[in-house]
Amino acid sequence: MSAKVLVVMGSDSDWSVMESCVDQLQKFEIEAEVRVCSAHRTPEVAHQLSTTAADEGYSAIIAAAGHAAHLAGVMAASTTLPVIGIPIDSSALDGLDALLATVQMPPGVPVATVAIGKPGATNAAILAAQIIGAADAGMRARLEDHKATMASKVAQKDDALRGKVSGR
Ligand code: RP5
Repeated sequence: MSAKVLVVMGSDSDWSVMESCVDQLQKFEIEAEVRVCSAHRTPEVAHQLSTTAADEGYSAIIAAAGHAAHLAGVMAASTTLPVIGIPIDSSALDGLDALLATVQMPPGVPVATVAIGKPGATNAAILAAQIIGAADAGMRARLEDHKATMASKVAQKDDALRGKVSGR
């Protein structure tokens, strides 16, 4: 059975950022269940999803929200699964408010907070793969491929730029 991750976001308006997270999960062959639920607008749904996630077989929870972003922390309060929080840049403060609300958890309830917006959405998926990969050699192999691909793209860019600069 392939690993699966629960992906929650505070609003469907977060999807334009979160699509890259789900794409990245799929590249690692991780099944993603995607739900809209809000710490403030639908707290009972958030609580129900987090309390049942472990028994449902999820390996991790990814939670994305903007503004006063309490979703990741609320999910972390009611589960022993690792929770990865993505601050969404949907507010007048461009996600700085969401970053602080997500990262500044009190001792005892960690949220692994990634960068604001799309870079964080991609990294949340990679981090979930790395968590799963600790006990899954196939996942580690896919992560090795991912790193090798990144390195080869940088090498190509290095070659191209050096060629351009030396031809000036
Ligand atoms: C947050 O408020 C959501 O995560 C979203 O980033 C933001 C705006 O939500 P909508 O008003 O677009 O539904 O809770």
